[in-house]
Amino acid sequence: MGMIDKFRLDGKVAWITGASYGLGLAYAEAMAEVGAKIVFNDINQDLVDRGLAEYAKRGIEVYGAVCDVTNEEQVNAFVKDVEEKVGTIDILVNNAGIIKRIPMVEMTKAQWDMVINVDLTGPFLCSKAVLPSMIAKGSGKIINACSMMSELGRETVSAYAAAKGGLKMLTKNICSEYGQYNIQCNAIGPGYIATPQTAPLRARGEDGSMNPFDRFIRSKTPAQRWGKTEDLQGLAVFLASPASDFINGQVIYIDGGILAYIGQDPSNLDESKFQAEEEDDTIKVND
Ligand code: NAP
Ligand code: GCO
Repeated sequence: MGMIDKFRLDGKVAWITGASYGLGLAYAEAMAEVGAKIVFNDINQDLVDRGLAEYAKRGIEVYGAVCDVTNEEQVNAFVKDVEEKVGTIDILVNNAGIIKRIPMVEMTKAQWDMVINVDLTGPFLCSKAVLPSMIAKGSGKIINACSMMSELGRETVSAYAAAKGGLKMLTKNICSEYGQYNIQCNAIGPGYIATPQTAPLRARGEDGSMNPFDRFIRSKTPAQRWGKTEDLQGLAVFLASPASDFINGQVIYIDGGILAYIGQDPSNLDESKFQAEEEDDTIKVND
């Protein structure tokens, strides 16, 4: 196989969860460009319809349907449908995720459970549903959506950090248990990426002033900018492709250097350098 061919996904079926917009859509777009057949789900019909329209606009053929990743029956039914209508799943990206930014002492158990269910139990259920056919086939790729919060804590994100830390270990465990079947399970650990999920952290004040968290993140990031969805596409393709067949159980961080850097005094940043970044914040955010 030629070097470029090792990065191609021709004929592979890639299921990206929660991929109507945001990072999931970017992963799907990149994988489609190198030949994968894309399958996605989302939590409700409105989002699925929005996703179908986005893919159609980009000329990408997809299968999309409603499926709640926390509901085992729905997950199994979705996988069965995909197997009948598209084919067995070769690549799973556990992308669907939510965050609740609430101080831990104020967080209800229901809010905690919701985050753990979507961000940790969801990847368990979806992986469990696709692993039997991957084992039978003797190959498969699972890519989990980890986070800076797989390594670091921060005020208000206790459930999210617990879930993303747990997902790092689920990644290593799937690798440990199923690597013998030529199945690779790795994770992408994005830094702070401009998507609707992080929109509240970047929103300017009514007087147009920079959000203090935006200033903080830029001062912690050697690149001094938020990531863009396209910054993550190359790694997603790599981890889904034969080029990464001997990489297993790793979390690879794409963070503009955050985890390598102690950061600088935010007041030293030259704000005039930063232009308002255009992004699609029209979809509701998880707050
Ligand atoms: P996003 O914009 O919120 O998209 C996630 C998608 O998952 C949304 O369509 C969401 O629907 C859907 N979803 C929520 N609960 C679901 C469920 N139970 N079943 C199926 N789908 C469900 O998130 P993103 O910013 O693109 O991030 C994607 C993933 O990367 C997440 O796991 C996130 O934690 C992780 N991540 C993001 C960043 C970042 O900076 N953006 C950084 C590190 C890691 P709703 O819109 O209804 O919630
Ligand atoms: C937050 C952010 C983060 C990011 C991301 C970082 O409130 O600190 O939302 O959790 O979304 O996961 O990698």
